[in-house]
Amino acid sequence: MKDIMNAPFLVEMVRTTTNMYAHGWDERNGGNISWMLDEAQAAEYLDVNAVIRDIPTGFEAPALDGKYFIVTGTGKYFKNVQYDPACNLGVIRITDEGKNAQLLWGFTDGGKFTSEFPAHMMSHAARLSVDPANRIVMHCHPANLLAMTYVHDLDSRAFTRTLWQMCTECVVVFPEGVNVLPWMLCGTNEIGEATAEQMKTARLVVWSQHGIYGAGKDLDETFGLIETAEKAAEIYMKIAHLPRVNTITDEQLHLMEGRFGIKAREGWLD
Ligand code: 2HA
Ligand code: ZN
Repeated sequence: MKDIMNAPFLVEMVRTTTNMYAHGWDERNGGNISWMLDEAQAAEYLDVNAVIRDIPTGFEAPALDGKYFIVTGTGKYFKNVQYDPACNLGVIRITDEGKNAQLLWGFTDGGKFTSEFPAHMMSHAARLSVDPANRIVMHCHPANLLAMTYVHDLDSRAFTRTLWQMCTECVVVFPEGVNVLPWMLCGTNEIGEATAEQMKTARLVVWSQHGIYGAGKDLDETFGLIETAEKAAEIYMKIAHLPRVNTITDEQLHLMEGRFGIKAREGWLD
């Protein structure tokens, strides 16, 4: 058995949580990440038959039965993951139609997965149904995206169009746009179901006055999506109170589609 401290999935989780904290996206216990692992990938570093304890999930997700995840812990600080990965992270296997999680490694202080576990697991199932390569769900609280939800129309098309207009390459990075949810109570199955529904049409889902969810095939892609949307929101918050003299037009965004071989969400450009 190889040392799990050298497992690429563990090393990358430590680096990413540390980096997200450094970006100011994960104050205190804010934010959470889940990464679906292959059984073979997990089995190189831990005994997949040695279940430490069972943790009920409180929801059903039959599509995820038998799937493995490394996930951040509830109440844990991204700031601290690098100093004690085994306490702040856990590896689990989903069983019983999603109703149970078997702890295989981590959460050494008796802890459990993030309070946003329903939103994560339901989002994984939703993304996998449209993109079998999806592995990551990531949630955090970037300041400018959050700020934007206080002053901008929350209609997903209008919100996306503004982001696309803020940096030339946004439309290339997230051509499907971002979907925006109104304020909802976090940590519940309801916000999980609503997020998962929005995840069927976009890899980015904004939680108004709270934060953002991203999904992707790896940590780099998912981090990059959030980073790009947050940069665009930052530009918006710098200019929203000033007269707009110039902008990126829909015609120019169509030129970007041709140049980069992407297609903006149907009907979201004029
Ligand atoms: O607890 O960000 O939404 C971490 C969170 C909850
Ligand atoms: Zn949050």
